Amino acid sequence: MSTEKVYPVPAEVASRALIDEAKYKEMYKRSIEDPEGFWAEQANEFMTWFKPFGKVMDYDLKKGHIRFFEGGKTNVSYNCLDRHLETRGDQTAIIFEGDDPNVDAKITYRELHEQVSRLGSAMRDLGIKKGERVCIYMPMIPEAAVAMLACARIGAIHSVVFGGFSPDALKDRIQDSECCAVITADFGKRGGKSVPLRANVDKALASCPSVRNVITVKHVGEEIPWVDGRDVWYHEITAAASADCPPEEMDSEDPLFILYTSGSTGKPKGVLHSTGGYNLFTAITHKYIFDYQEGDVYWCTADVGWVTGHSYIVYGPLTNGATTLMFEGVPSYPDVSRFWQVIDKHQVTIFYTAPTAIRAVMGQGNGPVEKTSRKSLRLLGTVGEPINPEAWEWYYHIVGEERCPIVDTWWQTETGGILITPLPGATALKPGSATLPFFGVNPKVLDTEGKEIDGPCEGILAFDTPWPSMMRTVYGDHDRFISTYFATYPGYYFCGDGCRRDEDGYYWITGRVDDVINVSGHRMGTAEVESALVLHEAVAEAAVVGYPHDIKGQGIYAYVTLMTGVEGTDELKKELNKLVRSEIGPIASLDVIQFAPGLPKTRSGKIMRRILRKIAASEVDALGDTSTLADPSVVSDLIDHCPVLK
Ligand code: 6R9
Repeated sequence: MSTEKVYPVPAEVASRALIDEAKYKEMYKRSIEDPEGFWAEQANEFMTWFKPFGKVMDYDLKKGHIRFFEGGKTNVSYNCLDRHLETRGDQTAIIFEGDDPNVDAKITYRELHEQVSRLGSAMRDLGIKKGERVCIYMPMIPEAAVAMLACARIGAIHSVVFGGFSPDALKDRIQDSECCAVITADFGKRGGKSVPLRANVDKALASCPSVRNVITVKHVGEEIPWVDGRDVWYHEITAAASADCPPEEMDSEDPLFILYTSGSTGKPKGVLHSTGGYNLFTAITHKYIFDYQEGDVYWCTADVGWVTGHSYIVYGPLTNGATTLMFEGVPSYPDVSRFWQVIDKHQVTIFYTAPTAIRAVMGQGNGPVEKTSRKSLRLLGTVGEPINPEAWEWYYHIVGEERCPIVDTWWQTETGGILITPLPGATALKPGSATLPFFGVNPKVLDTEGKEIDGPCEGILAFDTPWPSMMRTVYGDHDRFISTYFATYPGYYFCGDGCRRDEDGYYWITGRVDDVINVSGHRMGTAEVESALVLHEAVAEAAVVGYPHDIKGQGIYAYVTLMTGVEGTDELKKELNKLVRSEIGPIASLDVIQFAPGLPKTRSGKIMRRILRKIAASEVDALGDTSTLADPSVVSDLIDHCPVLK
């Protein structure tokens, strides 16, 4: 993975960037030595407070207790909208680029403020109160951002569920946080195909008694069924509601949103983020990491259903008064030049995407890129999974024409914002390394016993101090928050990733050390996929692992033991795949299914996933110690029948 290649900061980039190397070092030192002073200053620079905060930070990681800016009153939607009206009311806030290349729109800060206020008023008219939960299940259209901001405005806690999730997955999430309303659209559009969002909502709501109202955006315009008393049209209620919607005064620690994410065990966790710290950290990271300056056109290709969409399409950019682009489509529609065509069309200067998208378009050769100009670009970014140096180099040389630094940003749903990353004007780049910590972030590397290791080393990435946008709890289950993140290495936040620190102090993320797999940048617990598989009556047992996949980063490999007497046919494979897709969603499509008469187990009955991972990765010469296996012959049978073994 590693390469010793170093790309120094070009002099012209350093001179025009907001932060150069000397400034990074000075600010970083201050942020670690005097975090309270540092964060207090930044909180007053980046946000408007209705009432000043008292204590800057207060924490006890062993108890999962994290507080920033307590007593301070603010409102995230006010920071994203109202305070910009005087200076940039007519500036474009959101550029919308539709799935259909002929559809686009520009929304100014004044228009966005009005739309958010109208929806906020309409939600108040429906009786939605501060602290209630509202589920947002939307395509990538501006109304998704409007819905998030309207919730923030009235103090309702939003829970955005990715539009690619199935009705079942949606139901689980609505039930877990007892949402009182759902905001959705009739249909979404992706790659020319319609996605039946509203029909999915109707299926989910068959068992969600907490939901009083469904607000539907008419996006595609085809017929949908109607439930009287429950359903309202977005365009009707916003037209009827007041454009004056005073923002709720929120305490810094009042919750802003819940976002579900997969862990290594059990059902997805509702990661809870609060107001002040999250707002500050997304704004400061957006500004300095993407070197955002007046006139920039910024495009993050994530979906608002993921944390990247929350922090770096909506909250960070809008707090900074930026112009942020929302793209409804996919990189391959109508053809594989789409990303670069959109960049030329809207003169995008900063482009932030995922390694999986880079690898997919890279696989089509240089032609589709080179036929576009991309002259407007000055900075590139990546997120979601480790980027292999080959894809990094292609992104740098072909897409960015060696002119644009790449920020490889490491972070998680739980961290709320970027923690390890280069700053374009300050950090020499090494392809494949997320490089150095952001201000106020102090990474530690632990050995398996939990002891800190100094200097160049490899181990587990952990943190013993909080940053403002750290998650505050698992919604409704604080014990799970502690047991998942703080019990493994007491006193540390355990993020689940391994890393290497090199002689320059650069961090290289080596991937998950738990049973979480990362498919095209989407996190999935192997346990979730296994639970879906065993729902099938023909399945006795299933074990799921990730394996290296050229485009997705990791693919899903399922070992399935069938009930006695059942035959493993291709038909059954199709059924199993369909089942998993309907339980979780199309992102959980199985790449390989191997029917296995037995799984490798220890004498105490634990499945040895290490061995399954090695077989799936075609590393059968490196199985390691198999002496604890109850029945070693199982392994040779698996190897003999492995469909992908090279
Ligand atoms: C923002 C986001 C988090 C997991 C994380 C890690 C992987 C994200 C990465 C990266 C290497 C990067 N990850 N960015 N690995 N280099 N630049 O993706 O959040 O969906 O919660 O995933 O993704 O394994 O632990 P989330």
